[in-house]
Amino acid sequence: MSEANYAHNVSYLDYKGQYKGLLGWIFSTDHKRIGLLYLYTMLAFFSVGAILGLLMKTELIAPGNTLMGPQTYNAFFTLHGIIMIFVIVVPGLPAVFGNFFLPIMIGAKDVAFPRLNLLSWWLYVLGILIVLTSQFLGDGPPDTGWTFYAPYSFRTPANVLPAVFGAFVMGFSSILTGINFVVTIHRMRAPGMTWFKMPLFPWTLYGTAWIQILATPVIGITLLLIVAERILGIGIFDPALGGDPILYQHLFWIYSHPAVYIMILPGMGVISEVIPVFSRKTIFGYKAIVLSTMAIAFVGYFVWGHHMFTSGMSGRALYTFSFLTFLVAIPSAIKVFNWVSTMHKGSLDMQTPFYWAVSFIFVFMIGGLTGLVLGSLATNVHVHDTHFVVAHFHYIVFGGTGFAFMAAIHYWFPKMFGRMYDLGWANLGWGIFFIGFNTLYLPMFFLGIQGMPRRYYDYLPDFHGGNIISSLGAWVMISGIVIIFANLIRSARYGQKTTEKNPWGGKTLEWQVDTPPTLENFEEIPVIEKGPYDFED
Ligand code: HEM
Ligand SMILES: [Cu+2]
Repeated sequence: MSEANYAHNVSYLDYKGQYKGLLGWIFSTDHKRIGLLYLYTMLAFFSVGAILGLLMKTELIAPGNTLMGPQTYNAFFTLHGIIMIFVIVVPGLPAVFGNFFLPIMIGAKDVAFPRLNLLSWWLYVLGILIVLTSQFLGDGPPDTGWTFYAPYSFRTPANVLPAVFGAFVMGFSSILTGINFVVTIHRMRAPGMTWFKMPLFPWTLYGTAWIQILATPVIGITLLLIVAERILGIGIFDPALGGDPILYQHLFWIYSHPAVYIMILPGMGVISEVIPVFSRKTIFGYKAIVLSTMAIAFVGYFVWGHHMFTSGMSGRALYTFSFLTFLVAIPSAIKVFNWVSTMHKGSLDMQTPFYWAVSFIFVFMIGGLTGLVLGSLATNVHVHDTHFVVAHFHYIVFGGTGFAFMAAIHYWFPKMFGRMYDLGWANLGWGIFFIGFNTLYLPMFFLGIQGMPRRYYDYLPDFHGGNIISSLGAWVMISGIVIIFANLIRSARYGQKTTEKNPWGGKTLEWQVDTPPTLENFEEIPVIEKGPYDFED
C-alpha cells in the first residue's frame, strides 16, 4: 500500500507509525490521538478530584471533626479546586473534543500545528506533575484555595510554590491550544465553508480560543508575581512592604472570570450540536447563537469585579460591574431560548446524549439565575463567601461544563471508538447522577442563605439538617459517576463493534467520515454547499 492510501484506509486507532505501543500514543501528533490522551489524563485526575470532594462532603455530614481536621480540609479543597479548574474544566472540552472533532467538523486533516498540539499535552502533564509535587515536598500541601489570594499565599508556611508554578505551566498549554485552534479555523476550513456555514461547536471553540490567548497571559504573570513575592519579597502585593493585596484580586479575576467562559462556551457548543440532531430540526437562530457566543466572549472581559464586591471598591465601580454582569446574562438567555425553540415541535429522539443536553439546560438555568443573585449588589453582600457560592459554581461548572462533557462523550463515543456503549446502563447512570447532583448541591443554596460560610471543615449545629441531605446526595451522585464511567470504559474495550458512519442521523461532517475515522479523516476534502444543520430532506 502506498503511503497516501495507508493514511486513508487505516483507522487512527490501528495505524502503526514510527513508534509502537504506548510511545505510539504519547508521541503521536494525530489530533484524534491527542484528544484521547487528554481524555485519559482527565479521567484519572477527575477521579482524584471527585474523591477529595466526596471526602469533604463526608466530613461535613456532621458538625465537629468527623473525618479530618481543619488543616486537612483546607488542603483538600485547595487540591480539589486546582485539579477541577486547571486540570479538568479549563482544558476540558476543547482539549478532548475540540482536538478530536474540530478538524473533522471543518473538513481538515489535522490542526494547523500538530506538533505544537502534542507539546500542549506534554506541558499539561508537566504542569500536573509539578502541582502534585506540592503535596509531598516541603511544609505540607498548599492550603490557600485554588485562588491563591494575597497576602496569605506568600505568608502560609505550606508548600504553595509548586502549585502556583504548575498552574503557570498549564497556562502555556492552554495558550498554545488557543493559538492552534484560531489558526486552524481561519486557515483550514473546507472550500465552501464560509464563517456562517461553520457548525456551532467550532464557533464556540473559536470564541474560547481567543479568550485562552488573550486572558491566560494575565494569570501567568500574576502567578509569577506570587512566586517573586514569596521568594524575593518584592512588595507588589504585600501590604507590609507597601504592596496592595487587592491588586492581586483584580489581576486574578481579570483572567479567572473570562476563564469561566473558557469553561462554559464549548459546553454550549456541544449542546447546540446535540439538540438539533435529537430533535430532527434545524437549529433555531443559528446566527443568534454565533453572535451571542462572541458577545459572551467579549463582554466577559469586563465583569471581573463582581467577585470583589465586598473588597471596598468605589460606588461607581460597584454599579458598573453589577450592571455589566447583568448584561452577560442576556446572550446566555438567548441561547437557552434558541435550544428550547429548536426542540419545540421537533420529533424528539430520547437517547442518552439528549437526556444530558436537556438536563444541561435545567441545571444551567439554576446556575445562571443564582448568578444574578450574586451579581446584584445587595444580595451579594449577604451570600458572599457562603455555601451559596459553592452551590452556584458547581451548578455552572459541573452542571454546565460537566453535563455538556457527558453529552459529548455519549454523543461522539461510537465515532471515537468504533464501539457502542450500553444504552440501558448509560441512562441509569444519568438518572442516578442527576438525582444525586441536585440532592448534593441544591441544599447548599439554602445553607448559604442561612449563613453557612465556605471553606470550613466545621459548622454550627443549625446547619446540620441541610448538610446531611447534601452529603448523602454526594454518595448518590458518585454512584452514578461510577456506573457511567464503568459503562464507558468497558464499552471502549469490549462494546459492540460498529462501523456505522452516522448512528444518530447527524448532519455535520464528522458523521460523514469513517467510524472510527481514518488517519487523515477524509479521502477527499469535501466541498461545502449547505449550512450545517439542514434537516429538511
Ligand atoms: C465530584 C463531585 C464533587 C464534590 C462532592 C464536590 C464538593 C466540593 C466541596 C465540599 C467543596 C468545598 C466547599 C467549601 O467548604 O468551601 C468544593 C469546592 C470546590 N469545587 Fe467541588 N465538588 C465536586 C466536583 C467539582 C467539579 C466537577 C468542579 C469543577 C468543574 C468543582 C470545583 C470546585 C471548586 C473550584 C471549589 C472551590 C475550591 C476553593 O474553595 O478553593 N468541584 N467542592
Ligand atoms: Cu465572574
